[in-house]
Amino acid sequence: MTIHCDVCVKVVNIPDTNVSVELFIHDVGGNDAFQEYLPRYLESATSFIILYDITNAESFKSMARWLQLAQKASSSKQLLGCLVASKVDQTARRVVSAKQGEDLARAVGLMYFECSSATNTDVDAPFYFISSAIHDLYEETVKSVSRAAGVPE
Ligand SMILES: Nc1nc2c(ncn2[C@@H]2O[C@H](COP(=O)(O)OP(=O)(O)OP(=O)(O)O)[C@@H](O)[C@H]2O)c(=O)[nH]1
Ligand SMILES: [Mg+2]
Repeated sequence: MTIHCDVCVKVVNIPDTNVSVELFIHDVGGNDAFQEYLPRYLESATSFIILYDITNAESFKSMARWLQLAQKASSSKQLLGCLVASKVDQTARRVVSAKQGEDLARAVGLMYFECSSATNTDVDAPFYFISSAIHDLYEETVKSVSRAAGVPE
């Protein structure tokens, strides 16, 4: 369980490119006891990895509230980030299907990933995805600022 919020820095080398993105990560606890300070942790976020547990229907149900919180904290209408279904190693205990996860992600315009930290399966994919999206956004911003300043391309 995460108490309040863990902060860490992760350098992501995006595969098949020479691009590295340094992520400053706020990993916020999902427990209700730590919700009071959430808006403060989320307000500076540029992108979101929103994760639920496929063996826990309540965890999936709570996605509506987490998506709302992320949307409130986000500076743009379209959330930058992804929805992640965790514990996919627990096939016999699964109560939330891949289709339910994919449908929710599609409805809110997010990418969908599945992973298992127990078996170390696909745990990097969400980080590659958001790092690449952040890098694209950075490049676009640099281009538009350069254009506005009249710098030749
Ligand atoms: N089988 C399995 N267990 C997992 C997996 N990921 C986490 N767990 C277990 O689930 C429990 C909760 O994991 P945490 O990492 O504390 O969960 P969390 O999402 O960070 O929880 P909060 O920070 O409290 O929101 C621990 O006992 C983990 O060992 C997984 O992919 N597979
Ligand atoms: Mg945690």
